[in-house]
Amino acid sequence: MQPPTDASGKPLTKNQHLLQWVDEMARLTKPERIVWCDGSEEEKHRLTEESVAKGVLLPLNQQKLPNCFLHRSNTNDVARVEQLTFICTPTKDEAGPTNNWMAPAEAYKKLGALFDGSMKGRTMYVIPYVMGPIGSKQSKIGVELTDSAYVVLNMRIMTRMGQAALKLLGESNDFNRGLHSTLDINPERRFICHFPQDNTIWSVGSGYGGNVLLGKKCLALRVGSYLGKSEGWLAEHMLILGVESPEGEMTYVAAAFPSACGKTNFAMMIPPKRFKGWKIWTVGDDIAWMRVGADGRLYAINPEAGYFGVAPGTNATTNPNAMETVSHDTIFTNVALAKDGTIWWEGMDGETPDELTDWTGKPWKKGSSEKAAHPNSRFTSPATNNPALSKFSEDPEGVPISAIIFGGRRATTVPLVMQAFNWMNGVFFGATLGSETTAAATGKVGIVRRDPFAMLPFCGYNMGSYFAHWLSMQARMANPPKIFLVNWFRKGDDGKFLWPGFGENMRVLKWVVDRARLRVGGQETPFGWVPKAGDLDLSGIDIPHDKVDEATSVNLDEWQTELDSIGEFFKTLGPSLPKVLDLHRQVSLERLRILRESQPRA
Ligand code: GTP
Ligand code: SPV
Ligand code: MN
Repeated sequence: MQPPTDASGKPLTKNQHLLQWVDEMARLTKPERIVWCDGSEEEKHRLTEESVAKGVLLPLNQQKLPNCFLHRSNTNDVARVEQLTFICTPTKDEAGPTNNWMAPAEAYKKLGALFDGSMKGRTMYVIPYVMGPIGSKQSKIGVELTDSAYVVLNMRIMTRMGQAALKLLGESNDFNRGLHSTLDINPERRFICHFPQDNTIWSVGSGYGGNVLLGKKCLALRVGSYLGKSEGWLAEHMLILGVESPEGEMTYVAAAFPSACGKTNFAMMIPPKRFKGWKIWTVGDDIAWMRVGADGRLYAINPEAGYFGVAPGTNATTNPNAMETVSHDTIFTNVALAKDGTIWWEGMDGETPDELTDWTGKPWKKGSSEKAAHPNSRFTSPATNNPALSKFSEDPEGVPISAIIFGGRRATTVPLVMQAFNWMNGVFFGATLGSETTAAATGKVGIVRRDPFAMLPFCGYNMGSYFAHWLSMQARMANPPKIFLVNWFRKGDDGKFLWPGFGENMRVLKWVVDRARLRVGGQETPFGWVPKAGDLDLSGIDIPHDKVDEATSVNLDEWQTELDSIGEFFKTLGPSLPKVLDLHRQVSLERLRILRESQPRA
């Protein structure tokens, strides 16, 4: 094909691999025209105007929300669809028991038939993009072909997109090939297929978030985890934050919580008054790529450049930095629209407006049993909007991680915080992570399921081999991070959260940092270290201490049930489960039995 040119007629790229592939995909999808995205401001304005004209974007009140727009997705297309997401490795065993699998030839054929002519009368946008800071050895290049201008505008915020990516790619053939077409947004014709061996992603039939912003879950996690295994690094569903003490000491922490379980909130946290002089800096809110550095420490970069964050529950108390972040240059998806052209969602500050337009575009009245904003409604904002953005967020070397935290939504059993005895025990925490399901994926909400490493929907290969990869990382690190388990979501008999969460999570983070730096006490339980009375700083907290005691307690009956349930989960993983993890479970059970039998009877 003719090399595309910029405004002055200079070729944008002469990369034959890229040109040939775009040509091949265009012959398949048959678009009316092809537009190469350069990432310029002019391009952003043009695409925004076109999207507004087509009703794909609704301009919001430009005085109150400058450069902000609202997008309403199809009501059948509001979240990731795990049952339609496939890992297409040569053998089923490589995808493993936790993934849907399709043979590559079958997937190319099936989706190829759907892509055939799918862009007729439409524009094919070519989006070259970089995941990771430009100039970092850890960064990866992708090119997404899409017929959705909404995808282009989102990718522009979420990645380093356009000419910079083409320049970095040069003549190389080492780039992820992503093909996306919205088709007719029909769940019957919706598939998200990953071909890790081919560094290729094909997505059809959706226009929503993680299904279609191919740099995010598809490349940075599913294909990324596969690359991480073969190249000796980790691609994780983790936020990255820096904790700065009043003395200026900086400690970096990475944390994996399942979808809609608090990563964005934790990464942007503002410490409570008691923690005067402490600061939290955001490096990333969803994805971490981690490699061992020359000094034997684990270094993390955030492959993304923006946030695709959950809107409901975000307000000036829970997450003031997010409210500031979304106040300009933001695309909102599926939130409610207020009379004055501003936005609203459940859990926003102030009085609930009497009347709104709901996320589907219908009139909504206060007191309605329907939600005004979709529970998985989201904002797409550039990271540079975040007042707490770390000045090291673009550091090509990444930041050195001292602690890794795993956490989920658990109404019972899991205490507020617990430290693993060692690396293997930490991998056990990750491997057995449980959480109640949320609106981030379609399906029933609130059911406890195992979501190992918060990667159940995102691991691009066999889960047992992924655990083995995590175990093997220890040998590469002279200075491995300490590993912790947290739970902000434990409930009392009244069904209410025991722990206030959000900014107050700083108290837990402080213990984590001090444990990682070997300077605070703890109490041994059969399952890990927990804070002893007095170890958690509770000064100035406005909830009764007995609630905190309940939140931090380890109940042996609950743990018996937990370890049994973990045993059931391990059975589903089959022979690829590393033996040491089930042995550790058995040791924990045995320690539990000894403790119970030696407890003085009441
Ligand atoms: P993904 O983007 O889906 O990966 O989610 P995430 O892990 O970044 O979740 P996020 O921070 O957006 O939080 C999801 C929901 O959990 C929001 O409605 C928050 O208000 C709520 N939440 C976050 N942190 C806490 C907490 O400490 N306590 C309680 N009770 N709720 C929280
Ligand atoms: C998640 O579901 O974990 C997300 C949102 O971060 S999405 O990009 O839609 O997957
Ligand atoms: Mn996520």
